[in-house]
Formats: sequence, structure tokens, C-alpha cells
Amino acid sequence: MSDLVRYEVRDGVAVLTIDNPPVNALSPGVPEGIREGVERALTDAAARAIVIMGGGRTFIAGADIREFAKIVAGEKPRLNLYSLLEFIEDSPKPVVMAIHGTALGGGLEVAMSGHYRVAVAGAQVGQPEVKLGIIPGAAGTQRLPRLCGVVTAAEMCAFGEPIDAAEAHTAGIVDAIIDGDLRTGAVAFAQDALTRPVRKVRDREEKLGHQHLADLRFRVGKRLRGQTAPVAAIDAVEAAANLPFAAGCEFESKLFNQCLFSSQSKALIHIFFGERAVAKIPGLGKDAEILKISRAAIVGAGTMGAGIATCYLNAGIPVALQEVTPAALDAGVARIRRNYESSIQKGRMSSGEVEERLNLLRPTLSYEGFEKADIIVEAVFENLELKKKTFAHLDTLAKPEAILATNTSTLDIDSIAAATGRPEQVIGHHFFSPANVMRLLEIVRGKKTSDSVIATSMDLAKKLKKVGVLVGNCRGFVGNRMFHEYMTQAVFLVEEGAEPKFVDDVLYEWGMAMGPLAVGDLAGLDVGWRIRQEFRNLEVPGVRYPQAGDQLAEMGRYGQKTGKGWYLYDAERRATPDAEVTQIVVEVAAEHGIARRAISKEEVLERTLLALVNEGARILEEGIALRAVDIDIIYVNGYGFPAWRGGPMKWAELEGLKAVCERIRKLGWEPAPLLLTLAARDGKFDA
Ligand code: T1G
Repeated sequence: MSDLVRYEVRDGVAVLTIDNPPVNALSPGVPEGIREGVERALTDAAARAIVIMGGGRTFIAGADIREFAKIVAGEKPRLNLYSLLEFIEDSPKPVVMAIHGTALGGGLEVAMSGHYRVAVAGAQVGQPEVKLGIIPGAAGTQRLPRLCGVVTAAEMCAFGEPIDAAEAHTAGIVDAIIDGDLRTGAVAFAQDALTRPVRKVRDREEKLGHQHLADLRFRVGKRLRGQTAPVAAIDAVEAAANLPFAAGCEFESKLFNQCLFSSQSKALIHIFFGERAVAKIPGLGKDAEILKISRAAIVGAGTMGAGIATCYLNAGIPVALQEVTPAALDAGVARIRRNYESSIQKGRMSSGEVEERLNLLRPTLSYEGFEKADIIVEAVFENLELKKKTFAHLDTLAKPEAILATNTSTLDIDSIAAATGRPEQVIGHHFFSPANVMRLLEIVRGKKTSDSVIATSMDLAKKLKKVGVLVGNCRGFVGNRMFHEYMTQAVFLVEEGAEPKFVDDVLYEWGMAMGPLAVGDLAGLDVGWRIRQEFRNLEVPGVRYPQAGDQLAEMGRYGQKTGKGWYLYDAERRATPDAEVTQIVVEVAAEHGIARRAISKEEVLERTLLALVNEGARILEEGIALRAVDIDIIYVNGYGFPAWRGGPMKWAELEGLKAVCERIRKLGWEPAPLLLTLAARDGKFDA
């Protein structure tokens, strides 16, 4: 008997417990162990029914995703899950699936091969495969609609969002909610099932009526733009209403393999493991103390300060929010209230929960109470001298072990740290706007930042429900340094003849959440202009720099906040092209001797995306990013880069680094040395 599945008989019921920590994935040995266990129960006279459950914290969280890389690399799939699930379903003894934690993907498919499913309250069930660029591959798209109907099943498989036990019970996926001990409850349910006929899910047709899925397809087209797996998932579920079970499974399997061998799946699986890998910091002392953060203080209640405060309040951490004037403080508190009003409107929070969080907020015009804070986050104006002055002051009043974090998006962490007597306690916590929404937290280590402050920051990121990525200190760190190159090419293309909307539409259609020029208008062209002023002295004579953006900013066209930027904005902040901008750009081009010409879609993509990749490779060479996947996670969670393209570095790898080098050369640029090295040996970034 595989040691990954334990067997025992309790009160006449065989109980199979899967024990493959941490998430009971269907790794090699688990499906085999389940089959052996059921075979044993079928011949065990002491067992009149069967319960299958997960050990540890969860039921089965799906197939072992690591196995997919092997299959894509040409290895023959080890096991046909379809036949195992039919074997379970054909058991003459009732089989009850007992669910706690999560039953996801192959886990829910195993659960649906049982004759009954029971779950504890709070358990989650779902088919999240589309988040890996695939679809259910073990009859999930055929059994699920037989339990909950075509529309619900198609919705679950297309968006991949899990539902909780109560919803699953209402939908007909789960037969009972177990109060108290799951094993005991499931055994009792199995004994009771002996009195009822065994029903195979595959034979249940009553919920398979034809349903129109046009609305779902429309919503998928909008929310999951460019992704192929969600569409395939809907097609497979729809087939359940038109084809007999076996033919439906064949159709599902064909679509599953098409998705599995797609670049979208490689990209999304890369991101899945990447989001877990970035939390691991090579070389960080294992005994690095993680400090307890039970009080926070924030300097500056502007857009970022208010958003950051909301993150801490959402984590249940009391926040002292400081501003210099009553008006600014009131505006900050109002921003936080607005953040919560929209959460209430979207049904994400109750007004009671909001009150609870707002009770943790203490707005202040002084630094009173800052001496008790475990962390102080500075979110003042993006000006080095102002930040240094602020840190020098905080240094005088913060307790010795307090962490001093700056939300700067580009400035030198070491210069800011040098303004204090505790540089080892200083670190960058670069949130992304809107800070209470964007998942990314770029954590910037200074030369003297201690391992304990880094470890605490990585841990805090999880508590704030952020994806924390540790990066080194340089101008713009990882995200903005690369974005600067990307944006530079976008503005060059406009100066050379492309309309702003053309550049944005090309990148939007390619999958970016928003085009670069629209992002500029959202962030504020004045912010970019001010940062360029800070670094004007670093500009090299004879090197071309983008001009048109500065021209617009100097004319007061800051973007959405002034109703004019690269676009015109109406009261609802809807953007329309502005002929005046074209005129301004034509004049700027003439002034700087820039020839204007027709620009193709291909050129827009090549120059903007390869600028990202080339700068990313330089950042890797310099060790500013620990791994290429860190860059990908930053871009997917902070810059609207499509996860189904894997992030800029993975995208380049999927394109082939040799070809990427040639394409960079074709643009007249010098590929980063790391790219040349890897291309020469057909290597991979993080190999
Ligand atoms: N396969 C392999 N490793 C997995 C895994 C899986 N399915 N799920 C988690 N891990 C690893 C993860 O990388 C991490 O490793 C550790 O477990 C803890 O995970 C046939 C084709 C279950 C909600 O998509 O969503 O079934 O970093 O940090 O936050 O039709 O893990 O410690 O080395 O995420 O508590 C479908 C994926 C597969 C679910 C728990 N299933 N997992 O979250 O822990 S495709 C999924 C999750 C499939 C069938 C198809 C989450 C979780 P490490 P964690 P967590």
C-alpha cells in the first residue's frame, strides 16, 4: 500500500486518508495509493462503505503542477486519471468524499467521482485550472455540470474562482455540511448512505439542459482578454450538454492537451510558482528575527499614504496617520473612507467591518504616539531632500527597534538611510497606486539594511496581502527602472509619427492592462517630469531623451488630474485623442530634428517590449533583482503585464533568447551581456 494513502476501518467504513503534504497534490504515488485503497476496501468484508479524505490542512489541491513540465518536455503522462475516477465511481460500496481546506482541480474531480460529498463549513471547492492556462483534465467539465448545471459549471471553470462549502451545497456539488469532526461526520454519513441507492455522477443528466452561455462568453472576453483556456473551458462544459459522457471526456482531453502545450500555460505555471519563489530570499540568515508589527505610523496622507494606511487597517494593525495641515489630514481620511465605501458597494465588506477598521485609525497633526510604532512608513512628496529631513526627524523619535520604511518609487535608499543613525533599520517599501488594490510591494534593501528588517518586511507583505519582492537599490529599483526604458520608447514612437492612441491600443491589444501613455496620464505627467528634473544632471550630452512628455507637463497637461495629458478627459475620466497633442508633438519633433514617418504595430511592440527585456537583463546582471522570475512577478502584479505572457523575462525566453538578441540588434541597440551569454548557449535566465 502506498504510504501516501493511509487505510483504516472505522465502524464498518473504510477510511482512506491522503497524506502528501503540504497540499495533498496528486503527486506520483497518490492516485496509485487511492486505487489500492479502494481495491482493498472492496475486498475487505469489514468495510461496507468507503470514505476518502485528506490528511493535514486540506483535501486534494489538484494534480501535481510540477508534473506538467515533464509532460510538456515529452515525458509520457504516468497515469490516466479518467480510469481511476470511473473505477471509484463504479464501486458497489458507497464512496463518500470528505472535504476540508480545498478541493481544487483534480481534487474536486476526485471528489466528484464519489457517490456523495460532505464538507466542513469554510471548505473551498473549485476548478482553478484556467489560472494555469489549462482546463480540467479529469472529467471535471463533464461531472461538474451534472451536479450543478451547465451555467454554474461553466462559470466556475471559466473564471477558476473557488466557492465555499455553503455555496457548493446550494449548487448541488456538496451533499451535506458536517459540523464538528469531519472524519466522524463522514463515517456516519457513509453508514447512512448504505440505506440509499448508489448514484454515479456520470449517469446524472437531469441538470444538463441546454443553456445559453453567450453572456458568460462576453464577460470572459472582457475580463480574461487574450486568454485561450477560459474559452476552451466553456466549450468543454457546453459539450457535456450535447455529448454522451465518454465523448465529452474525449473532447475535454483534446482541449486539455491543446492548452497544456500552449505558451500561455507555460507562462501562467511560471507565474504560479514564481509568486511562491519570490518569498524565498537566498542567503538571508535563517535565524533572521522577524519583528512583531502590531502598531504602524504613516507620514503623509496623500493618495499613497491613505492607500498604505488602508492596507494596514485591513490587516488589523492600528495606524497613526500624520499630516501637516488639517485640510490635508481631512483629505487623507476622506480618501480612506472612499476606499471603504467602494468595498461596501462591491459587497466585499460590511459596514460593521469597515467601522471596526476605521476605529484602528488615528489621524494626527503631530508625531505623538510615533514612539510606540513598530514600523513608520514615510509617504511624503517624491523629493530627496524632503525625505532625508523627514527621516532625520523620525530617527529622533522612533523606538530603537522600529523599522523606518520609505515609499519612494525611485530615490536612493542609502542616501535616505544615511540621514539617520540607524541605516540598518531603513528599507524601501514601494507600494503601487492604488496601494490598497495593487498586489505588488517592491521591498528595496539598502547597503546596510539588516536581515531582520528584510525578513520582517517579507513577512509583513504577506500580512498586508501583498506579493513582496525583494530588490536592490538603484534609480527606479526594478519596476520603474525598466518602465523608464519602456516609456522612453513609447514617447520616441509618438515623436517619430505614431499617434498616442495607436501606441496604447497596440500594447492593450497585445495584453497590457493599459497602454503606456494612458498610464502616464493616470500616474500624472507632472510626477514623471519631477523625477526627470531630479536626474537631469545625469543626462549625457548627445544622447536622445524623450521631449514630448515634458512639453505636455510644462504646459500644465498633467493627465487625468488636469483633464488633459496625452488625451483629453471628460468628467468620468474617459479619454479621447486630442489634436492639440499631435500639433505639440509635431512642433517638438521639428525643434529636435526628429523625422516623422509611418509606424507599424510590429515596431511599437518590438521597441517597447524589447526595451523592457534588455533593461531587465542588465538589472539581473547587476544583481538588483535576485532572479528573472522576480522581475516577472513585479511586472505582472505592478505594471499590468499579462500573466498569460509570463512577464517580460519569461516572454523573452518563450520567444527564444537567441532570436531576442537578433531583434534587439536589428533595432540598433546593444543587447545586455547576459542576454548575449545566454543566447550563445541557448540558456534560460533562472536555470
Ligand atoms: N501541485 C504542486 N505543488 C503545489 C500545488 C499543486 N497543485 N499546490 C500547491 N503547491 C505547493 C506550492 O508551490 C508551495 O510550495 C506549497 O505547495 C504550498 O502552497 C487534473 C489538471 C492549495 C490554495 O491550481 O492554489 O488539477 O513554495 O504556498 O497559500 O484537472 O497552493 O512551499 O515550495 O500556495 O496555503 C489545480 C494550486 C492543479 C491549486 C494553498 N490546482 N494551489 O495555498 O499554500 S491542475 C490548483 C493553490 C489540475 C486536473 C488539473 C494553493 C492552495 P513551496 P501555497 P497556500
